[in-house]
Amino acid sequence: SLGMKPQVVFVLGGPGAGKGTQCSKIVEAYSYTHLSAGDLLREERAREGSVDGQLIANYIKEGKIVPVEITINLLKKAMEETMQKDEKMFRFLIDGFPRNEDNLEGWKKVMDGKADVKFVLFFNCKNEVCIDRCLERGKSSGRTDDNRESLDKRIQTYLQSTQPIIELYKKHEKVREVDASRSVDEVFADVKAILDKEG
Ligand code: UP5
Ligand code: MG
Repeated sequence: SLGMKPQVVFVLGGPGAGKGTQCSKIVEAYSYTHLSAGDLLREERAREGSVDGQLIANYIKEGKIVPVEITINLLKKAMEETMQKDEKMFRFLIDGFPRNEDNLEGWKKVMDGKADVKFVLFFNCKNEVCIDRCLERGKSSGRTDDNRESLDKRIQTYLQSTQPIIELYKKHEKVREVDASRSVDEVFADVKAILDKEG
């Protein structure tokens, strides 16, 4: 069969806003596949024989955004693998991407016409709450960027590079915003309302 064109929801928000947590809950209740760009990059960093491993490690620790050629290849491959396994899995939550102009250009270059971006699910969370959550997680996460120094850089990158992307989608009325400073269940209640409405 021709299969379905991938239907994509971009999931954005600051570091620790709860993107991953909410995506896990969405996957339990709806027919979506969760692809975290950050998780894919961390996997690639750890993969034996990866030529990009060291570069990825440096970028993540510095809270900088990895060149899109690397990220888009990982995302595209993960989407293709998912749809090859089960052609009914054509709905994707792409978590933590696109984070800047370069990401958006790379997406368009590779995916225009190949996937539909339905909307952006935006987890709006105060910076202080984001930082506290990541520092708390840092006690056990083993993530190289869950420390004060990296977090300051991650927040800076978010404000400088990612917020303008969210603003761009807002102009096109493509942003569905949730107040993410509340409890996991309160946030998810709003997420459900959005997804039930969007279909
Ligand atoms: N938590 C979650 N929700 C909560 C709530 N409502 N109340 C209380 N606590 C809550 O949650 C973070 C922590 O908070 C957890 O301990 C959770 O239990 C708790 P999580 O769901 O993990 O939040 P999330 O938004 O996913 O945070 P994450 O740290 O993953 O966000 P980032 O955007 O910073 O990280 P990501 O993995 O996306 O990217 C990491 C790095 O990879 C980037 O800095 C960048 O260097 C690189 N990257 C790229 O270069 N390009 C990309 O496209 C993507 C990443
Ligand atoms: Mg995450």
